Amino acid sequence: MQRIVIDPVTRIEGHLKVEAVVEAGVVKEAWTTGTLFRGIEMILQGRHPLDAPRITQRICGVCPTAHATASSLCLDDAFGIAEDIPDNGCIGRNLILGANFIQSHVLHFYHLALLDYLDLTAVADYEGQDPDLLSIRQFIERGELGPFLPRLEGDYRLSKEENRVLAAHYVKALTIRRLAHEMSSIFGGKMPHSMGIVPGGVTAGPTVSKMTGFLWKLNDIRQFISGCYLPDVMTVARRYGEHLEQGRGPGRYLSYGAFDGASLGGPPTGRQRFVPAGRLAEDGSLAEVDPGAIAESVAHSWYAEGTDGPPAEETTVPEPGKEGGYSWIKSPRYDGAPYEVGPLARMLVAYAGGQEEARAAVDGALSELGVGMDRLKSTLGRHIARALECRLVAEAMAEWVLAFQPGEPHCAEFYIPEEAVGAGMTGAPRGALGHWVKIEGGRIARYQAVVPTTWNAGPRDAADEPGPMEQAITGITVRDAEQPFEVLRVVRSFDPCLACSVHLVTVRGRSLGRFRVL
Ligand code: NFE
Ligand code: MG
Repeated sequence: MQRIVIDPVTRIEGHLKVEAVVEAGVVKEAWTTGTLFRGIEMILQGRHPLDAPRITQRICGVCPTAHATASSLCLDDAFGIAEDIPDNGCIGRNLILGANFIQSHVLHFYHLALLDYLDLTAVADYEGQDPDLLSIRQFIERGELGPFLPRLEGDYRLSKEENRVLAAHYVKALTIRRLAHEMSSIFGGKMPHSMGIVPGGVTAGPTVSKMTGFLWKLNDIRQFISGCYLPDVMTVARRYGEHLEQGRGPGRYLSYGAFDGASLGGPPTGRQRFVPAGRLAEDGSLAEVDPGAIAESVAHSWYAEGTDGPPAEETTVPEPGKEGGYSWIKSPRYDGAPYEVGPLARMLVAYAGGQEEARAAVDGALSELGVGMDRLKSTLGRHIARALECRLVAEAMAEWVLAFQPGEPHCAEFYIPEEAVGAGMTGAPRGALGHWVKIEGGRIARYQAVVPTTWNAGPRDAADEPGPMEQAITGITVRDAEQPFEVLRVVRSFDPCLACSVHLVTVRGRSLGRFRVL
């Protein structure tokens, strides 16, 4: 028996420790630990409700627009204006969030995950004129290997030419991400931490010059997604085929949907979304999502017993060193069961629901690889689903931006109630994101977030059932425990963001102070 401990896992956002017990080359058990306590939302307690979309974005610099979206939907609900958001408001939110989806998905494949598969040493003796490859060669010559090390050794399978093509795209992807950030800032004011998404809609309406500027950048990005991102993912999938066969997880998938319906030509309601909501049970049956079935467990988290429950009711009381605890992440459950969230979950839900674009995209990719649908539920399946979703969203955005109507309203009027509760749910790049608020005396009395990586990387629950990422690691083969490529490939396929997962919301009746808890 060997015990693999990876702490910290690099090339992800935030602080994650992974442990795995390996017997005869197979992982028998795994534990994922969020090692950092943050406490950001404690600041929300007692604050003005309109502070929530601004402060909750500070949970994360990668997916702030998703937090702004969930928070604004949550306040729309609390203010009673969820059905009043003007079309321009929905479209503006969708474009700011969509640009961030693209930025995040490109970031994940090229800059966070690809170096598990790509051998950059293939560029060391490059003698051509491609400026992107020359820039990498110059990094290597200067000995500035910071972005590329540490790395494991012994399982890089791309040909020299493939390595060079993907390495050039690694550099190009930086420009694409900058373009995506610029797109978010056209309608959101700035990035990260947009000012544009607010309760009622967005802060600024469209102009023709903003729309054309947005579309111009989007078209460059669309070319990159179709010409580089998708083919590169397929290259990796062809060379590392066994990762299409393992890393499956709990086999249950949850999507809240994303991108409200105004841009689709329908009424602006959260129930009609471009990316559909739904959940898939283990037997593959598709069902609706009932937010009332969501609850968090703290059985193995460093929070006091009795503080668990549905997000609208639970409390958050840190208890470092609690017996049986091994993570600062809580364990969200749906009807008591762990569910995987993320682009794979969303593509599977859309596919099961018969969405034409999703079916065509998935069928096309799988037939290109010559494999069946079950292979998508795997380590590399997560990458394929993410790339396909990226293309679908980018293509749709080109239509959404043209549906803007300059001069028409972009924000609903509202007043802030003295007493109210609200919930807001959206898809974030990494999966299902929900915010819950309770307002008392016109101020925030309670605020809770249940975040994508909380779903995926949470620890065991009260029934000792492991979380989705723990289940995905369990059962995989590990060729060399000293070079545990396979474990890291599974972990990174979820695109974990630990900064998000341990956001930590307090809902107690008194303030714990801003930075005092530990
Ligand atoms: Ni910090 Fe996030 C996304 C959210 S993941 S990246 O996507 O919400 O937990
Ligand atoms: Mg929470």
